[in-house]
Amino acid sequence: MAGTMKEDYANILEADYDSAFRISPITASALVRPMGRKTVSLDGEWNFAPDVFDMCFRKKIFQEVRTDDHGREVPTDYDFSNWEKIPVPSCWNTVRPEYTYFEGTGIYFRTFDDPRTEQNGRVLLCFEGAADECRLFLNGKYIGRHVGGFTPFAADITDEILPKGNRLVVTVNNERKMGGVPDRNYDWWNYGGIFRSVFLLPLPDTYLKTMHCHLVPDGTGGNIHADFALNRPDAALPSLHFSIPKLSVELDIPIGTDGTASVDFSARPDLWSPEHPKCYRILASAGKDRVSEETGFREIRAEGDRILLNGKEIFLRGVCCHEESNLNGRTLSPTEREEMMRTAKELGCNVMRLTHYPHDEASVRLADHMGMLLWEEIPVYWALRFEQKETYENAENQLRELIARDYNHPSVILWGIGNENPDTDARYRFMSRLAAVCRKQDPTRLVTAACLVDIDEKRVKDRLADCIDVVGMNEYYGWYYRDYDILQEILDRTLPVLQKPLVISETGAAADAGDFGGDEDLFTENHQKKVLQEQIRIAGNRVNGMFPWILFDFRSGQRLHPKQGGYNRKGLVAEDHKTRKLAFDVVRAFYLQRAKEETNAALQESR
Ligand code: GCB
Repeated sequence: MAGTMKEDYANILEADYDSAFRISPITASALVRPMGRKTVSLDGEWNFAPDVFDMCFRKKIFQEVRTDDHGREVPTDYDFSNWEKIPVPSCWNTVRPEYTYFEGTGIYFRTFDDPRTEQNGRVLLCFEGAADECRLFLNGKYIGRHVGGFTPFAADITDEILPKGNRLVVTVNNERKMGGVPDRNYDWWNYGGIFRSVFLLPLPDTYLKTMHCHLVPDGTGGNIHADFALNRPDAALPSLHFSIPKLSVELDIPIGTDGTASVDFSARPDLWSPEHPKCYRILASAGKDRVSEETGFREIRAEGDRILLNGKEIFLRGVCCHEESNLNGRTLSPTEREEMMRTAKELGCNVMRLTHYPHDEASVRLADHMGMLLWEEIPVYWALRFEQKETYENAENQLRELIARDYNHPSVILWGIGNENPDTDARYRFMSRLAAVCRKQDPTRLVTAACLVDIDEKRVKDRLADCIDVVGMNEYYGWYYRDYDILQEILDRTLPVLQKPLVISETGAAADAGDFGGDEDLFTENHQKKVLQEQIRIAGNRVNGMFPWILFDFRSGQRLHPKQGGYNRKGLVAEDHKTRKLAFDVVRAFYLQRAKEETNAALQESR
């Protein structure tokens, strides 16, 4: 029993106090998405306390032992239901000024009832995102641990749930760790906590674990593939029903003895594109389970040095964007999310690079409907412990969770597996395995990464370029290197040998909004404008796309210059998400011109 002398000494002397809570990993293999089923939201006010000494693990306070062996009340150092309340979802950094810089463990607590009306079936406890390392405890028992701050996870709690008054304790830790993904060093704010939604998902005993549907990338635009997996083989379920009402598709598909099913059929969907973001509802039912999702049908392909969308060459008119608002940190409100995408549209973009970690699925849904292509990525950023097994497993798991979440979203065309990582042997092995995972999990999209430029040889020199479909190049000529001409040389030396699409995955310069001066005065809007003008002049018509860094100014603990004031100021728009800098119009004019050229070319072709 906790509370005895023996336990108290153990908690003081125990150096390895958390090893019992490193087991039972919650990974992509357990992930189940709601897919239109009824869920019970656990969003709202939760009790919260920072736990800088990890008392939850050291003293096992999740057990809530309040009496000794004789039934007498013992003192405790906590009282969950009387702790302060904070909103879930939210980043704790934005809840109170004292938590702005908090990096450590926070304990969350709430109660809930079993959502099932009949006492059979299963219940999953689902998180859309908790940064970074999360442990779940239900009714005094440890359930499991999830690592990775930006992807969804689900724990089957059927065996622990009580009909009423379940006591849920969740610890979330956002310390920057050596060996983590990302590691300790990165240029964005370390928001922590349960910053995306939490819900319960009641399911029948046999349910559809996955449903994938996509256009077969064979250039015809007329063949569709769908596949499904049950959570377990079930002889009582010989088939499932699948439909796409708007295409008049109704199919009974046999389920194999291993619980999987697949089908290929012909259909003529209107193809999805940024100009024509047509979505279709797909539905499936198997026994008592019914699911539905929205998808769209489009083909993305790299052929030689070109990127083809639905068979036509496309220039990626992009922009990078972090998921952040001044008010809400990473927990954007629906209005802020829409504003982000609308601003990118107004910039003339047809694609966004959602850096440097998976953003909320709500952004992906918006992109599907607003017609915005997406590059999504995992935080394999700068130097990781590429040689460590645990680091690799963490990265691969984040990738699998992201692909599982977004498989049916037509807007996503690129999986980004890394950003500016040093070209070592360990990193090459690590990243080529990730590329292979992408291809195996999802043969319908392209793999990319922001690669390295060799500044001495003046070319993109990165072995990773061999294993990806679209090569990204982050370069800051005009800013970190003041000389623009190097960019010209890099392109001259890279393009003839690469034989693959090359995009500028980042470029830009910092400007303090409202600060004006000469073209060469650092931190002025005029200098930023000049840098982007030069980038467009030199590279605009030689590469397959550009992703200026970045749409909005964003918070970063690395930016200590008074002009920065804790913000990376390379935004084309200030951190209020409203004030546009001079460079915004430069990029906009270029993108509108490119778009016009593409429309004219398409018109000519159709004549
Ligand atoms: C980069 C990084 C990005 C930084 C940016 C900068 O290359 O990929 O995360 O924020 O440069 O502003 O220096």
